[in-house]
Amino acid sequence: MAGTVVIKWGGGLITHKDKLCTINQNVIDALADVCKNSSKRLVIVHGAGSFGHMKAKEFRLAEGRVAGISQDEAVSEVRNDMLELNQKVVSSLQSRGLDVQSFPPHQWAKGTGPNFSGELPLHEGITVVFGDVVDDDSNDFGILSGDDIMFRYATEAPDVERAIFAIGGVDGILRVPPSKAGPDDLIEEWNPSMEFEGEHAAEIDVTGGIGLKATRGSMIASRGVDVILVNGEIPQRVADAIEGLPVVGTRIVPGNC
Ligand code: IP8
Repeated sequence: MAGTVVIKWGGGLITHKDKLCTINQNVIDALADVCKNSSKRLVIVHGAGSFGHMKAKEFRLAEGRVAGISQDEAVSEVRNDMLELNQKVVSSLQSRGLDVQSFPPHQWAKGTGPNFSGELPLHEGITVVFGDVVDDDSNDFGILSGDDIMFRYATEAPDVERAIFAIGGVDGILRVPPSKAGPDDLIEEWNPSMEFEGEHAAEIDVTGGIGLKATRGSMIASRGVDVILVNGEIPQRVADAIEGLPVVGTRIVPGNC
């Protein structure tokens, strides 16, 4: 049986991040084509982009229950928005004849961060999960990032060959913010002792942006799984990364400690 590849479709890649609940259908369809042509067993973890972060930010959902703010409606709205985005992802894969099953995390995961609890669901065909608003024992609810879910699948699913973070707008981790970067600023191999100045849209994002991907990526690498971050807008790079071929991007390696 083919090995497993765990891949994140970044929220900023599959949605237009600055306009509430707008999808980037072309990118989703191109990524679905890549999956169709792959020989691997795939676990897809998708991010939230404009279907999650904006409303979660407005209602401070990442902080859990905050006294004086009525958040319950926002919790169910963001869950529903994420289901809507997930449906677009699943439909695009299914319309290519792929056997897909999606498992919304708020139905099986509890708690936030890499040590969230809940048994990781797996489907024989393509498994799809995503960043979500989940229940939390101490804070009532919280935001579970797809990057934390990546860490768990990449280190706990059987026969994982590699983990891939496909992101929007950049070729990998850059030495300087993307707006100032030239072709030489791509970091081809990154470890946690290296600094970089990623642009983190903290005013939009409720999770950790590229910094969280880099940190979780290096935690995955320290368990012996290859990790690469690639530009998801270039489908051939994603396809090559899945197959383990050399590709433009940033290989993430463990730190020294
Ligand atoms: O985009 C965030 O998931 P991420 C989930 O994978 C929500 O960090 C609902 C904002």
